[in-house]
Amino acid sequence: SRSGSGMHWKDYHDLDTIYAFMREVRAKYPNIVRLYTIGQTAEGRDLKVLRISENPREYKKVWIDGGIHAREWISPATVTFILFQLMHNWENQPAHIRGLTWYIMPMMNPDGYEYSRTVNRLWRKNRSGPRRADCYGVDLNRNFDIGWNGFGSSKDPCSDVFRGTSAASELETQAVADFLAKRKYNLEAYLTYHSYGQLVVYPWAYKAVKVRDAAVLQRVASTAVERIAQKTGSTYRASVTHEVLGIAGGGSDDWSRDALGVKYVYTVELRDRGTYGFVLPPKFIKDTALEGWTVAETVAQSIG
Ligand code: ING
Ligand code: ZN
Repeated sequence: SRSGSGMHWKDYHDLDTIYAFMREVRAKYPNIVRLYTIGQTAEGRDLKVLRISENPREYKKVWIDGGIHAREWISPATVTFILFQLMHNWENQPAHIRGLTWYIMPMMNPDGYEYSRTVNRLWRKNRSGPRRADCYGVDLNRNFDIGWNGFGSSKDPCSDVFRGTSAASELETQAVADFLAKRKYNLEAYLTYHSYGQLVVYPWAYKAVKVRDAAVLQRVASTAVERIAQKTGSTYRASVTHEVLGIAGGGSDDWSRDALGVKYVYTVELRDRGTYGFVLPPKFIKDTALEGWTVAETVAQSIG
């Protein structure tokens, strides 16, 4: 059944619908939900985060974000679905889910997303600038303050992986980094959703080294991948970021591990494996979102 915001997972939605859905969730559960505006974009759009918690002072924290890259529409669709999965039956959720504080940011790059919806479907970056001539935008997943000037990004403002003029030069990066730095105590997990490739990967991305507790991270990722196969039949792979995606500095996932000391850090590459790529038809949203939810569920269970 459709809600007042018009939210559903049969199609992709514009930013207004996504934000209306977030307000609707808050209105329905005012006692446990808070809605933060953590900053604004270059084009003046709000950056919004929901917190769901029965005990924000005590409970361990999980961060989930989506939409850092404009064209990866399945990412915000999945993160809003995760929000729906959490809330529509909150009272009956198991203790390992109700006993966490969830921070959920479905759209880290609203300017880029709206640009992808209306002008250029395959746009990736945000829309700041122009830094030179007609070249707009910074790759927000190359802009975080970790290995920022290293491999896998470009200093060319026209490049799709332009890292920005300095680490955390972008308003979106600053908003997320400042918000999280204030809440780093007890922050146990950082999940960021991208497409495509069907992967569950963990640090590091900026250097060809495994994190100290790679064995634990690999085990949890493998469990998530097995559950996905059972649920939807899709094949995902669990691995280390630099091994399957190459070395790239400035990623939000590496930053959360390095700057905040988060243990369970995962980048999830959702469907597909290249048939449709970024332009995943709406009929795949439901099952793909379920796969994203399965990763979040598995990580929540592992935190304990
Ligand atoms: N993938 C990620 C990207 O930003 C990644 C992979 C993750 C790179 C973490 C570096 C750090 O390129 C997509 N699909 O964007
Ligand atoms: Zn991406």
